Amino acid sequence: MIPDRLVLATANPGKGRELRELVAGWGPVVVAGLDAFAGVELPDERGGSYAENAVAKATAAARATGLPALGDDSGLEVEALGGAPGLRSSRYADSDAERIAKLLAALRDVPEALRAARFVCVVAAVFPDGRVATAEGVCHGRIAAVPAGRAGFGYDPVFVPEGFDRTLAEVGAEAKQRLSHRARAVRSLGERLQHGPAGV
Ligand code: ITT
Repeated sequence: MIPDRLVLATANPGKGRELRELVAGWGPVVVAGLDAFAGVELPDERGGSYAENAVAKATAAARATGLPALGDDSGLEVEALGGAPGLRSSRYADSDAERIAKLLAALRDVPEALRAARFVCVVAAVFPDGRVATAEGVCHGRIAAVPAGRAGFGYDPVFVPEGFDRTLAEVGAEAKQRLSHRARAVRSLGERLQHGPAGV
């Protein structure tokens, strides 16, 4: 069942914007941000998987607000770095600019053909009565040599999606909302909620 109201369990404004638009693809859902509620704390402690983290964020928001909540945990996995920064993508450095600089420095001597990477996103819908549904989306691509573009957020200026020769920050919001890891995860969760087993 698609809920008619939903709170987004994220403190990341870039994610929040994207999730809000993507959830609109489910139909007429009234979407609130965490800022509409006083004192909701997302869990600081991090679990061992994207799914665990997404469920923990959504559970905290659902408990605090009494509304169904949508959590998102995502990360960038770079093949040449053995999958790093992965689950630690937001803690890799202190700001988007520093995270990008650190990533490019780590890949300084890695040629284009070996710069494969993927974005992974798990979204979790948690209902106040405890029901949980999750879905994952992946976006394959590679890490650019230098940052380019101003759209999006996070690592978008250095991520070139497969089939493109420009970064996610250059292709712009409309294209990103068609092909991103988050778009795939939210579409899949929508289908799961709509057609899933009775109760979800
Ligand atoms: P919340 O926990 O409040 O949702 P967060 O930014 O801490 O926000 P994560 O722990 O899921 O979220 O960290 C994911 C990081 O991965 C995020 O901070 C970005 O740096 C990066 N990331 C995820 N999705 C991205 C995208 O679509 N474009 C660029 N970078 C992305």
